[in-house]
Amino acid sequence: MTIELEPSAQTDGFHLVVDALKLNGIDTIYGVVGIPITDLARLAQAEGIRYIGFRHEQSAGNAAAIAGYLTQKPGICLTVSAPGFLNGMVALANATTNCFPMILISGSSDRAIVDLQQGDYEELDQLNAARPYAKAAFRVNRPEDIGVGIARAIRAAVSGRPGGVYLDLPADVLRSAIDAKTGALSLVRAVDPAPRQLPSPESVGRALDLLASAKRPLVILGKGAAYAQADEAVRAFVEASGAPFVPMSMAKGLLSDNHPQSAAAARSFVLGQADVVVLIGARLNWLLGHGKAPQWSPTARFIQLDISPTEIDSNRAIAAPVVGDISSSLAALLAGVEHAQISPRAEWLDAIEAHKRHNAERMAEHLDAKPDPMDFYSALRAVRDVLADNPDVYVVNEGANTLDFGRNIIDMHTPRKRLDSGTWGVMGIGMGYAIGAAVTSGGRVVAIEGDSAFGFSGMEIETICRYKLPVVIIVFNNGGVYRGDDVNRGQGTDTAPTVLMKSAHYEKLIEAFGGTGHYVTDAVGLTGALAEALASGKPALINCVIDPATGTESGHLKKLNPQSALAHAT
Ligand code: ADP
Ligand code: TZD
Repeated sequence: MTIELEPSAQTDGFHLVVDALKLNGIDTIYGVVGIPITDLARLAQAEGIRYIGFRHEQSAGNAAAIAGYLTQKPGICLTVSAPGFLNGMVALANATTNCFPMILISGSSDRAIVDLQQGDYEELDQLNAARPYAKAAFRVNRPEDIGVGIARAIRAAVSGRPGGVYLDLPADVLRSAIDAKTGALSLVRAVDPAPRQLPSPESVGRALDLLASAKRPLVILGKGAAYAQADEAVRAFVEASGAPFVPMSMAKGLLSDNHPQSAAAARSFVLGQADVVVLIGARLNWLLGHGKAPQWSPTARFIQLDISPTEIDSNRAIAAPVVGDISSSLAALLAGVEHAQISPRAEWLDAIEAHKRHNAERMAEHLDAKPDPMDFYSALRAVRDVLADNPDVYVVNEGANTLDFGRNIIDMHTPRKRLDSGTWGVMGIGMGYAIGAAVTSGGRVVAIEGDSAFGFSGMEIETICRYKLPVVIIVFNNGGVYRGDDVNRGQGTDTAPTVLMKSAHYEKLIEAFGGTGHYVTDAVGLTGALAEALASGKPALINCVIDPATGTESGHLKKLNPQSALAHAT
């Protein structure tokens, strides 16, 4: 006699991935589908995870990365194998560079064939390709390891210094069936994936002593401070210290740009003169002149608050490192700040005020001019004034001049509202960041884009229209990379390397997808179009015509781009 066993319920890799993501509170996936992950996206959607489908993986990855930055939960980007994976890699590397938590999940081909290089469909050794650009990289080779793989990826993305994590899911693992009970038991919920990291009391005491000795203190706020969501502690510390502060680009708004202690308008002066500098979630990389002369005084002493111990002394000696998460470190400093008797000298504060006044007057002259056609100042002034009435709006910004002038002219008043090219100065984040911000917040976004910058992710306006996102794109159309008036130095009729089409009607692109296009040539037109587009809450694109002759080569990065012999010769 044979005994008929009840067949036990089965699950498979697809279900286990979705179950593991849900168990860990992941509610959104950004991606592009195809073999072997189409059913993963379908199933995720069926199971209540929002799936946002893009036109290119780089934008999906950028959306995931910025979602991670805004929410402290890793943003998930899903791609197919080889080319889809590689398209997502730029975004993963950019996330790692900027310290944003993100997980790139890619399907991959048959290991046996890939490893012998026998030519599988979309064959690539993805795990090894990803490793140098990711904070961590994992492959899951058995369906019962999916739970552990996803938990490890989440923990690696958000703990300590956040970054990009790669998770490789071979097609046969996704397809494999296993016993459902075994599968359920294999899932892992990451408990406290980004634990607090308390600074040592000695480091806090050392920092307070140094700060108390300062005559010309300065606080630099970086996007690590913005990421930490320690907004009240940042305010309390800056105000208790009485020190002037300068925000890095994406830390603008952590304290309002109108805050009386903001020294942004006297940036070069305070960097050069400060004797004690408190870095809060900001690296001494190229954006801060590596902490060296001529931007900084060689005798300045630094206090650095960072979660990553190896960041300390990366560019110059740090007298008082405070290694810990920013919330905990600021709480510890605040507890001692009253007794520390920090008192910036009156002459320091007066000198800063004088520089601010002088620079503000110079800036006002530019902003008040009404050139025809518009230049960057007059166009951005119009944008600034409309945004001042709409402080809830996220500002995405990329380009060279459009970025540099945008950062200086557009004031921010609330934290984590300015999203830009960041640590790499990368082009192509525009539409991805705009979509990620709109999806995670449900709020409105204005993307201020150079015409070259816009081209890197422009096709995602279809995505914006398909999901009916309240995103307004302003293309600063000066007909080129940096500017639009360069000439071919050779014989042919080709345009110069920096030149783009001056007569381009970018606004018609969005009309193809049901969005609203605007074409503006003066500040009044720009003001009206932006106000109308924001009020509508619907996708819109404003083609903003700027004088082709106003941009500067490389924007404000002249030092990194010495003019070539060719340029001097002509
Ligand atoms: P910015 O470009 O604004 O100057 P960076 O990206 O260079 O900022 O620096 C951000 C720093 O913040 C990184 O060194 C990172 O390790 C640190 N960081 C990120 N999150 C935290 C956190 N929660 N607590 C402490 N430091 C953090
Ligand atoms: N490719 C990538 C991925 N990132 C880059 N930063 C560049 C190329 C080089 N680059 C810049 O650094 S800015 C820029 C490029 C191509 C575009 C500048 O032109 P724009 O802005 O039209 O976007 P402005 O306002 O005209 O300067």
